[in-house]
Amino acid sequence: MKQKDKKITRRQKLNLGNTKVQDGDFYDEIQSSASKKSRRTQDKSSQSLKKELELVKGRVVEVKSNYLNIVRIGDKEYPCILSGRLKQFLFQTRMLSAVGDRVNVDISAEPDYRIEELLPRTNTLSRYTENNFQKEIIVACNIDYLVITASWAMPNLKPGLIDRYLCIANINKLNPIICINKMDLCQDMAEAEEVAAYYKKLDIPVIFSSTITNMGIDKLKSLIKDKDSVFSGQSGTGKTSLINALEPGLELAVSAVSDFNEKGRHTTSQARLLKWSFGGNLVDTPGLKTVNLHREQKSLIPSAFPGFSIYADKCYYRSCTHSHETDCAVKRDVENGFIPLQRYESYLRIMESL
Ligand SMILES: Nc1nc2c(ncn2[C@@H]2O[C@H](COP(=O)(O)OP(=O)(O)OP(=O)(O)O)[C@@H](O)[C@H]2O)c(=O)[nH]1
Ligand SMILES: [Mg+2]
Ligand SMILES: [Zn+2]
Repeated sequence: MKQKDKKITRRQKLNLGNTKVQDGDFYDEIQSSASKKSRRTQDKSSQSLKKELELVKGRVVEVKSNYLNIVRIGDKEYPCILSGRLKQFLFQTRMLSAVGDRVNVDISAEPDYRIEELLPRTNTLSRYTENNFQKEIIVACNIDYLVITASWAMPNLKPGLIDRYLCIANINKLNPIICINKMDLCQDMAEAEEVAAYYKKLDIPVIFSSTITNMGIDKLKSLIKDKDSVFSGQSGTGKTSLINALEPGLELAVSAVSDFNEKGRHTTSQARLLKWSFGGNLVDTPGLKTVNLHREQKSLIPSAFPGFSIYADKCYYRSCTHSHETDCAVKRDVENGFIPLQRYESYLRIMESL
């Protein structure tokens, strides 16, 4: 490395700030979980622990492979490898790093930065492969908002699909925002308000937007400002258009990744964490339009369906599925008009589909 370059990297290092070295307990934990491993690997891992680590906090912005991640440290992004010791630990728990992970990176051997620790996640957003195995793919983690993007027309609004996304948000512990886009195509605002009423009553934010008239864009921006969001929804509803309306500069980044995909050079759909200039992040998921439910999550739907959590101890049966049971509080509230019939039918459709 040239003298001049060295100086720059040293200065960068100084700028990184919030350096935090783990207390001994963390490493003890890894040591004990490694007890089943061969003597040789144990010796190796304890040797590597003896070295002086210089740990800084970072955030995984892209997972290139199980070994190589791109990590944002301060304002810059660096390729980082996962520490071998950490990898052994992670394979045991079958947990690998994901976009959005908060990590501690050892920068002592620069430029060979190494992820030494993955911090606990507040939530994960997963999708499942469409085949019978329904293998889990973590799209992102530590995300604040799932922006459920629908359109009033072209394609027509499908409240049943919104319900499905709301279940996904509940199960994954993400805050939902419903964005009903293409409102320039809506002739009757009262009709739109009627659809939104059920969700608004549940304190779920509903934003009516148009990327043509700019309706709702500022409101959406103020909600997701300084937070981390994932936009999800049916193809053609205007996710990319909304992202561009929120931040025109981001357009390049989004389309560049998509183009790359279309040429077929990049076969897996790779999520990326992009920074909004107004604060917070966007998880861009090129070629990955939607998240879905897992069959095994069926038992969670009776309480995860929007508005249904309050019925958990109102129904006669503890694990009431609100379908064939006799003494069911949900069915009673459908009958007395407290729950719209359309929402209840939508609930039954989701249950049937799983
Ligand atoms: N009338 C109207 N058209 C819109 C609006 N927003 C987007 N569109 C159009 O809808 C089409 C789809 O928009 P995209 O932003 O590509 O939709 P998307 O959700 O990103 O679609 P996928 O990437 O396929 O998932 C484009 O032709 C947009 O010009 C809107 O507010 N009003
Ligand atoms: Mg798009
Ligand atoms: Zn019930």
